[in-house]
Amino acid sequence: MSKIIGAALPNLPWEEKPEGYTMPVWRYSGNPIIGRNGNKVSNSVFNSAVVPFENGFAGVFRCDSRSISMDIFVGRSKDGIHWEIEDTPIQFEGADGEILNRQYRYDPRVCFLEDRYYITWCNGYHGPTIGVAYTFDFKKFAQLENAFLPCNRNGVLFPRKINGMYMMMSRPSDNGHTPFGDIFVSQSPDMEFWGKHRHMMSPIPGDTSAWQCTKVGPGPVPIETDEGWLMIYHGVITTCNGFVYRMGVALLDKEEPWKVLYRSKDYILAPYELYECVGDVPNVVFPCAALADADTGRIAIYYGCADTVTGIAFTTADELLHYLKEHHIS
Ligand code: BMA
Repeated sequence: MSKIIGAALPNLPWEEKPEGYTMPVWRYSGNPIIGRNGNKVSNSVFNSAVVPFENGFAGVFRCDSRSISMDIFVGRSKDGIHWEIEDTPIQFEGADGEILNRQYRYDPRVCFLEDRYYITWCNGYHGPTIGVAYTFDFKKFAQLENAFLPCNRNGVLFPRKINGMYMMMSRPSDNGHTPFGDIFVSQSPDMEFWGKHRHMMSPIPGDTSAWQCTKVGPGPVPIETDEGWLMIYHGVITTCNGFVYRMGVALLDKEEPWKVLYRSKDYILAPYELYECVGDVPNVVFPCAALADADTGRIAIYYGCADTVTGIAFTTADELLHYLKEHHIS
């Protein structure tokens, strides 16, 4: 059995795999767990991130308003399934008003690292870039410098320093809906200056693995295992009706995580269910967080469904690694 390296999480939301189910990732039977009206102002709640916190869970949620502006909000939950999301967006504090000035914020990730929770998100600053902040208590949030120049999206931290450096994945983009995109890993000694950019993976052109032929982007904070980092990502194809977003998985080298050991040829989750296929943006499953229990190997993935509501799906480190080794790109 492969081993997750990290903390035990006995209260992780969980359901067993349905009998006869053949895919490595299965949905929570109560999906979606958060509807459009997750707080008083929301048009939609999706692409959001959760972590274990105190005796339960906390998270940062993307709630688009009914004027369709994008911002991020704190949520709290006892069981990881029922969430209370605040009605006013996070107010950041920080040294530089230029950086604090809000244009838009979306697609947050939350990463517990050393002694605090770091938030990264797509932050409008003359185009989308990666905003970075930290909190200890989900009440006060200190915003740091944006990590990169625009245009960039999907900034995802690794949960510990590797070889003495903080590491972050990101996906350079354009100012619009970006019909291209590769994942890179950047390194920082201090969470402010990012460099040593290394290419990790590109879309796969042609017919080999067409669900990921247009662009790819990192999803949840990677999960450390004894075999390497498990990295769940989204892959996109361009169809006659627009983009379709599916989920894939890769195993990354422990010490040089831009080196991909295995990458899924077949997707692990795709929009099949009505709430994933019908909504403000049809045919999107978009993972932004994963809870993992080191004792059992269980994983709960939180994902946005059709840019409208939020769902959970379950898997285990063994399921993902087994599937990867059977269905990888050679
Ligand atoms: C991306 C982002 C995501 C969204 C996805 C599908 O560019 O805007 O937030 O889920 O498109 O619409």
